[in-house]
Amino acid sequence: MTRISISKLLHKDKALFLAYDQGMEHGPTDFNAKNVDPQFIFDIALEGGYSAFACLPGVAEKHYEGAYKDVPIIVKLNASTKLAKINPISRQICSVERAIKAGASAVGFTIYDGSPNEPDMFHEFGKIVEQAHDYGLPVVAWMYPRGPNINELDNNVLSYASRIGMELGADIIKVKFNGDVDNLRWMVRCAGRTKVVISGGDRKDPLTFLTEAKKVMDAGVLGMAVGRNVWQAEKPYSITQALKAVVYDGKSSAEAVQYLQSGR
Ligand code: FBP
Repeated sequence: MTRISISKLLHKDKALFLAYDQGMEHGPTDFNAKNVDPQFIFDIALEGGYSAFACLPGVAEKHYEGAYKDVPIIVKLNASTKLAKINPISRQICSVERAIKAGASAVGFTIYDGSPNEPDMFHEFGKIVEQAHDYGLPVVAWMYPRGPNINELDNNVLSYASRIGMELGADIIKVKFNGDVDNLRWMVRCAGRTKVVISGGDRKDPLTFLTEAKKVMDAGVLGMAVGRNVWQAEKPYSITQALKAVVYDGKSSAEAVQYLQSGR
């Protein structure tokens, strides 16, 4: 069996994904007058030099055109909102074929490991991996433990999620970092040949964010998949330059902060 290549999603063999699915996952409370516009974010992805852009099919179908096509997109195939007060579940809302028509270079899928609805998500994900791989597309899994009895940031829960992603056949897993670098190294081991990227989380002050980025890169992850810390920032292009220095070039956070002094 041919191995699925993820090289199209990388730059300098590292991943720096710009995530823009929060409008669905969190709602427009994450947005302001600028970043509510998908084109503002696509401009950051393109000019900033992100290695890929993650979004839902609606954004891809309406905005992925022209020069933006230079940035590969990961189209998410499932979705959930904060409105439904139910046990965590994210159901498929888009087919692999529709994602391909929208220009996808990869597909994405969120799994809430540990939820009472986990079996449904595993079932859909299995089919998606099969279909996407038949088309040669890599699959990125957001592995987010969640549910009434789940401690989302517990070391064992996080490493279990990492392993589940690998066992289910994801090519890249996106996980949260709880601050424990040794556990992150273990999560990378648990993922085997499946690559690990770290999500950004709530907006933090830029130095804290860059310091965390350096820590996770040094723990052996493939890269980062970030959203709010970039497009909610006062200077999204400057924080992007700083982040690229850390992720692509291995610079320290102290070296990278210089990019925050100027720019936009
Ligand atoms: P951020 O960098 O803005 O945290 O984005 C990462 C991400 O995984 C998004 O892709 C997703 O919408 C969001 O976080 C989900 O966050 P949660 O479900 O934990 O609120």
